[in-house]
Amino acid sequence: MLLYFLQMSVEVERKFLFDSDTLKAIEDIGDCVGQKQFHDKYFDTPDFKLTLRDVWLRRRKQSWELKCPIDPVNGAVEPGREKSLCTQYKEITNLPEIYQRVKEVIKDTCENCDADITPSDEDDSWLNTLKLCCFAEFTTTRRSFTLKGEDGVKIDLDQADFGYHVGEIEVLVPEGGDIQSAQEKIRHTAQRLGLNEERRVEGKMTVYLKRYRPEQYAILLSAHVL
Ligand code: V4E
Repeated sequence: MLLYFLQMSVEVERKFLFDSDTLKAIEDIGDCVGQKQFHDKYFDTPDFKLTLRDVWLRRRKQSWELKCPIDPVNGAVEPGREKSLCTQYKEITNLPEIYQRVKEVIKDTCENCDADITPSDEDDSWLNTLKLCCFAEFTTTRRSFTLKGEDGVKIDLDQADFGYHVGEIEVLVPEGGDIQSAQEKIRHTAQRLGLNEERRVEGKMTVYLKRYRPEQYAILLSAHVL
C-alpha cells in the first residue's frame, strides 16, 4: 500500500536559470546531498498522441516513468492564459499502471490496444505493439541540495549533455496531498535564493525539441502544451 502511495506522488516544481551567484546562495543555505548522472529516453507515437496530451513517457536507468498532468482534461493550458511558474505532474513508476494509462491516452487510434500483453522491463515489445518510438534521448548530470529550515524541499541543478543547464525547486506531494502548501514552500525558497523570474523557465525537453525536433516543438507549441 505504501509503495502504491509512493508510486502515485505529485511532483510540484519550479524551474530557474542559475549562475555563480545563485550557486553561492544555494551553497550558503543548503547542503549538497549528491551528484548523479542519468540517461533518459522519451517515447511517443509518430503523431505525438502522448505529448499532445502533456503525457511524458520515459525510461531512466532501466526504469519506466510516466508524468501526466494532474487535471487530465487535454493536458494543455488554455490559449491566452499565462502559465504559472510552478508545474505539477503525477508521477507513475509502476509499469502495468503506465501501460494502462498510455493505452487509455492513445486508444482512439491504437489498432493493437486490445492485445493481451503483459509489459515487461526486460522486453520492449509492448512499445512496438503500441507504436511507440523514441523521440528524445539525452544524459543529465544532476547535483542535488536540501535546504536548512525548509522541510521536503529539494533543489536540483541539471546540466544536459546537449549544452543546456537549468535548476529546479521541487516538492513531492502524496496524491491528494496539499499542493498549495507545496507551491508556497517553493515560492518561499525562490525568495530565499533571490530568484526573480516572472515567466516560466524552459525545461530541458523544451530546449531539446526546439533544437532537434522542430516539427514536434511547433505542434506542441501551437497546442499550448509547451
Ligand atoms: C513534464 C514535462 C516533461 C517531462 C520531463 O520533465 P522535467 O521535470 O522537465 O524533467 P526532469 O529531468 O527534471 O525530471 P525529474 O527528474 O524532475 O522527474 S517534458 C515537458 N514537460 C512539461 C513541462 C513544461 N511544459 N514546462 C516546464 C517548465 N516543465 C515541464
